[in-house]
Amino acid sequence: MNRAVCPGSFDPLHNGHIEVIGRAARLFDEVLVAVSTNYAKNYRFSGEERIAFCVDGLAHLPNIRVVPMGAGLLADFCRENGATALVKGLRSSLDFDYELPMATMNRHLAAVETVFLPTGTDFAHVSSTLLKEVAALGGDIRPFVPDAVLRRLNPSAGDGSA
Ligand code: COD
Repeated sequence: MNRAVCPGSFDPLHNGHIEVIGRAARLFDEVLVAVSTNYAKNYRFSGEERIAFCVDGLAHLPNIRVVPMGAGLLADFCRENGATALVKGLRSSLDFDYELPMATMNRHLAAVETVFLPTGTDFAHVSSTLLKEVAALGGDIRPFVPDAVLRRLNPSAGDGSA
């Protein structure tokens, strides 16, 4: 079985994540969506909430498993879970410059390959950080997040009828 890992903070999950994970699910037999629960980081949502967003938002993909990832190395997580590949979405050359050294390091640490998927143009400008800021200032984020996330970031628009 070819098993890949899509790691992330998912703080919160957005449609750019969902699109890339869906494409990974077509390339691999099984995809583990590894939700970082590194408590040293200052997340907006708890690990349980971020996992729940992923379980709910990815329920349409049958070969996906959402799993918590602790504070250790991603390379160790891949080895312990029998995954031979990481899948990352690339929004721009900035993402590439940031990701390339990590890809090389992860190959060194655990012989795990990183597969880069270019982001769909609809989501190239989307990040969890930007969506939290736009929502906090009253902007419309409905095109970019699943309903469960919208209800938490922008409760007044959460019934989908606004
Ligand atoms: N479109 C497509 N894909 C996207 C988009 C978008 N708009 N936004 C994000 N993505 C993809 C990217 O591939 C990204 O990697 C992934 O979704 C998750 O994004 P985030 O922002 O939720 O997650 P990050 O960047 O905070 O996740 C960081 C990791 C958990 C992957 C990282 O901290 C890590 O590897 N931690 C383990 C510690 C470790 O091993 N360190 C040594 C590395 S060599």
